[in-house]
Amino acid sequence: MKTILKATALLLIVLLVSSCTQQKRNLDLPSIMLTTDFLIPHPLEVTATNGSFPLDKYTAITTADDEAMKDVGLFLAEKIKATTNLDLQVNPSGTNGVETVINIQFADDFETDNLEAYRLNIGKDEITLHAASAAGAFRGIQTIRQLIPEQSNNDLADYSIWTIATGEISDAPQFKFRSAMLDVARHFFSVEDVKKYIDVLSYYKINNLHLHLSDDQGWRIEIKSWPKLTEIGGQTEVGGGEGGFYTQEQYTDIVNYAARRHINIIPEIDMPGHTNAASLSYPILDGTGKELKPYTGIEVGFSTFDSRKDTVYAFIDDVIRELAALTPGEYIHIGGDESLVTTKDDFIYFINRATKIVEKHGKKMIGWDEVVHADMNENATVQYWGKKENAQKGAEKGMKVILSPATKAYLDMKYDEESEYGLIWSGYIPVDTAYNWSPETFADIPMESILGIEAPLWSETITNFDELAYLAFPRVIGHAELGWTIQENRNWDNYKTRLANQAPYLKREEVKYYPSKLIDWKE
Ligand code: TNX
Repeated sequence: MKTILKATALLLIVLLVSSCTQQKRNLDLPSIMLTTDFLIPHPLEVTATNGSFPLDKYTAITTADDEAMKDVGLFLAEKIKATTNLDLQVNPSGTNGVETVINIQFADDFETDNLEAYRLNIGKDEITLHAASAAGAFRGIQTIRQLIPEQSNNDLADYSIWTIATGEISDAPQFKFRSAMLDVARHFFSVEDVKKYIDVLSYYKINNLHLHLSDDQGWRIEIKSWPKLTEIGGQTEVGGGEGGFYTQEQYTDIVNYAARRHINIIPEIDMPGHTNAASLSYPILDGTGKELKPYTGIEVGFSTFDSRKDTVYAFIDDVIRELAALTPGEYIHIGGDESLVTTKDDFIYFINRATKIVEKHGKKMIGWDEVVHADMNENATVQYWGKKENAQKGAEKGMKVILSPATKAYLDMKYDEESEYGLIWSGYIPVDTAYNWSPETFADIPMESILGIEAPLWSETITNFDELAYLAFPRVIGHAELGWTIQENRNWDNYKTRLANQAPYLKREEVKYYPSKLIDWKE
């Protein structure tokens, strides 16, 4: 089957290219050097051949005959349209007027089973993108987008040409899990805000977004079998604002939007602590015995479910069943952090039962690092945020580890004394500190145990997209590189220049990043 696809694709290219030769334009293209100056994450291997490919109104996009690949082609065309106003045809039926092509195809000759691997061959009249999967092709088109210059050259012809340097880029991620987390519980963020975040994350090859959907201050996802969760628990947030929640339809809209960008959504219901909003909605769940009140402050650690009550597990079973049905991805996060008023025995008992419920609904459990004290095995993943010993203990139990050390990866920490938003409990995290660490060695655990890295953005101090952008950008861009790029290709001085060059893109996307003075931002 693949051979037939390949043969058809090849025929199409031959037709396209031969039509080029018939009516070849006499373009005198400059020779330009392929560099990584605009690329984040830094790719694995780059070879320059010092020519140029003209992207202009005579360029078309062709793809393998496969729905997901066609959609990658359409996505690229949409993004090129948005920045250059060019209307590139995707898989045109005729070859009329086509002189150069961006051709997106499968290849099975990649050395590893790394599905996000891709290879770009940029020639003078064809850019070929070979990928191990549609996800790999999607990562590859981000590289193409980053290679398109901001300015067109208008002196080469009587129309605009964006010249792309020729050469080859071979690329694949170091970690298969590269994630960001958004806390929509402390302050609620609209579907539009989440989509905008997803869009920019996908430009930097992030492949997971973890949504922290419940906490003491609010419950943010409609659960049809327990409607008061959103009727009562969804109506509050930090500071006394009106809160909000996603209907299941809206949540699915987010999941699908992310899926088109090859980003998986990981839902988190934080338990047994961080559950004031749930217990306020259904007091039978409460294990504190104290009077339940809406909570709009930012303290942690005062709430807990009653871990010895069967109703609590019937509730969790319903919640996880509904959530699993909305979740195409393999993971569900059950929290487990800072359950300071749950006894150790109760905590272990609770995590064991909640983990089994996640597995019963066909998903894999992720928990914050405290969960390693329960009966964990290789099916479960620990997210290291506070205690290195917990990450190590998890790895010893065969768990996979996600690295989110609060001193490096937390996007909600202030950059410096001047920062308008953010907390400082784990210290200031300027842009260089956020970048200058090695996920490979940070927790002293074997590389085989590391699933990848995640940058969490807790929302106690932020209420809208601009404030989110202030804390997340530019630091999350560095985390995207830490997840993708091997250590020998990472270097702060070199990264600093590449980051400075992101300014026009971020401006175009209306991302009001923190203009750190450590970076010589490009105008
Ligand atoms: C710790 S990190 C928390 C969150 C807070 C965050 C603020 C973790 C698993 N728990 O509840 O929002 O600090 O930085």
